[in-house]
Amino acid sequence: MFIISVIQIISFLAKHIVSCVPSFNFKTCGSNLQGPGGTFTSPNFPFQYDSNAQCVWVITAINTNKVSLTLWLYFKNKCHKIIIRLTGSFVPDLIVSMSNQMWLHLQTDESVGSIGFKVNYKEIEKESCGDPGTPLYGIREGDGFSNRDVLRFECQFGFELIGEKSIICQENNQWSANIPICIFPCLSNFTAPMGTVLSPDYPEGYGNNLNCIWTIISDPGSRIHLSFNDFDLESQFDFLAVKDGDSPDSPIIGTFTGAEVPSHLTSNGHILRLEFQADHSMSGRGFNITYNREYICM
Ligand SMILES: [Ca+2]
Repeated sequence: MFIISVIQIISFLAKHIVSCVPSFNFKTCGSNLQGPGGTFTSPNFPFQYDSNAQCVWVITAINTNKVSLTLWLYFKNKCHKIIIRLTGSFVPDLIVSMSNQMWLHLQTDESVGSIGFKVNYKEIEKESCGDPGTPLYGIREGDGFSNRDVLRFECQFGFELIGEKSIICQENNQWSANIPICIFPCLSNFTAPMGTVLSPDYPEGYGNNLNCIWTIISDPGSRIHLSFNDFDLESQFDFLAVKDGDSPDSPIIGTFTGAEVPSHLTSNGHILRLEFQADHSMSGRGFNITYNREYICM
């Protein structure tokens, strides 16, 4: 029997995958699983997985001649001690096997682990790429997931599409690209002599898919002083960049992420540009920044 399997990796997984050099003296774990669907996790999930572990899960479809897997992974360490063998040159939303079996291989090294992953899987139609979902704040046109089917995407009003507007189910049962994301651009100019810049919904958490640009404009001949009263962003994935000028190409004074409150800073010119980007998952409290102008004594 010819059976297809799929792994869906929710999009925030991709950014966390890092391969690390394995070591020896491995413990073994993993199991054999069967369709039509199910769930499994890395050892100890949602707590830290073991160091020096080698796990292999083998999933075999039974009822139909198709299988899909939905994979949810959670990693927070800088180096995740994970090697997952995936087909293709990019980490896709969905992975479809070409046979009735799929293998997942977890290899960890001797250092402290992360919380690991949770996997859902299910059987799907043969010669299908599986349902890749619809972007948050997006609209999908098309509902066929078979070879050569095309899905087209748009974003809801006010949102900006990042990625491919259409994807096709290829002969190898993989979509040609990940689904796009829809981001909400927030833009404003500050011209008052002093004021406060808050991240969206501060301090309740700024949410996902943001690309905010605030420009602070002072009098020519003056400079702008920033004081960070509070700062809490998802480390490494959400950023605030402060630029000395009003253009995207202006020199960067600083780029900030994580929960460490930056020290105060002052522009060289009379315009400051603050660019805030939040990715598609996880949020922090945000930031509270006050600004005022300083006149240069000649
Ligand atoms: Ca985020």
